[in-house]
Amino acid sequence: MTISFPDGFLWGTATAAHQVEGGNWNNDWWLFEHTPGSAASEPSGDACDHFWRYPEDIAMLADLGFGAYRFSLEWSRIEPEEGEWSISALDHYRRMIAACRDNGLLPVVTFHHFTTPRWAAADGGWDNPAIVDRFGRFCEHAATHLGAEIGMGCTINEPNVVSLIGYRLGAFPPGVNDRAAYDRVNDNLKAAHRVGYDAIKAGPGDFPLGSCVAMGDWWSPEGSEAMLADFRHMHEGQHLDAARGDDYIGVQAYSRTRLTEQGKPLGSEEGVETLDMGYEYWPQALEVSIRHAAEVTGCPVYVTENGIGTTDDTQRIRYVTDALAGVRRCLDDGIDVRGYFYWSLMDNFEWAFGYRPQFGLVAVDRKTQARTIKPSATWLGGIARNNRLD
Ligand code: GCO
Repeated sequence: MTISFPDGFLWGTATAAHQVEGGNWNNDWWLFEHTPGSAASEPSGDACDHFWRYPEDIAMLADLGFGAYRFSLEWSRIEPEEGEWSISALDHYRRMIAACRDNGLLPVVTFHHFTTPRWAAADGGWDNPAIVDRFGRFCEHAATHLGAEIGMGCTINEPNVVSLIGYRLGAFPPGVNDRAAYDRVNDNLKAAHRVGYDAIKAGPGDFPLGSCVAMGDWWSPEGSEAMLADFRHMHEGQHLDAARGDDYIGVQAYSRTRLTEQGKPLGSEEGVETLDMGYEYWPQALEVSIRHAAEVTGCPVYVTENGIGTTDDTQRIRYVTDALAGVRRCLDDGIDVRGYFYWSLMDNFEWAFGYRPQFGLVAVDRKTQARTIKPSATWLGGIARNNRLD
């Protein structure tokens, strides 16, 4: 089976500051990790020491054959207290962007990837409407300092996960389970995306900008289609609607959500493998998500995250092969898919799951921080280099 991709198709991998940098003690996640009884299974600690090791990591990514690197800014480093700006932190991210450019990689910068500074979290976090202007001001400062060299931007990573897991399931900060708060937080996140989008667009540089929405496949028993559509709109659709008119929509898909007729979560289908993350092995999720995102938003699509947490690297290759076949089917139907970012460059801190799930193309020794390139990294890097899957 040979699958070719359009000229200029962007191939990259993704990380997030808190999951790889290390030492991000001034944000809500570090506090959550050290709060007795929280859902966090272990502290992030030094993570992958990427704050210091990014030059070698970025060079390694380029050597593998990729053309882009998606990483995030840590807001709590840049604005450690409200209204106090760290030029040193902004210059660190400017050096990361330069390292991408020096290695022939497009720097793809996410402005918010799940973590929020402690000072903002302590003042209502995403459930205080003041967060909208706080985030807009942060975007303005960061874009002013970095925008000229950014290759592509994402305002907020998975706003629907920030709201769902943080304010409905209670497994992310602030560990709340309150439907009214969940709805308010979604409204604040949608407003923040708009304000952040405009602030970044007003700054230097001219690069594609969008938001990256967590999506997937959905299933519920025959006859409950209306309930399922409501759920899908609440989780995905409202944020896709908020992205209409953006330069692109970032699709992030991993698996499937199964619900009972009453909308209660169902486990894996009989005979479908359950992964370390507790969800199904379901590579079909990507094609379903691309089609839905393109239909709802009308925007060009980048797959800004797709991957699998597994210790079986051959399973990783199978999963990505099947996911990319779905991307090809979308392209064959005329859907404007412009790139694919594998999550993640390296095994890292998987939020409440800690370091157990291994999403990386590159392994990281938790004691020595030594990087070990997995066969899947060489395989996917070859696809990136050739723009073709043989
Ligand atoms: C997300 C986040 C990533 C996760 C990845 C694997 O999509 O939840 O962007 O930080 O690590 O998705 O779960």
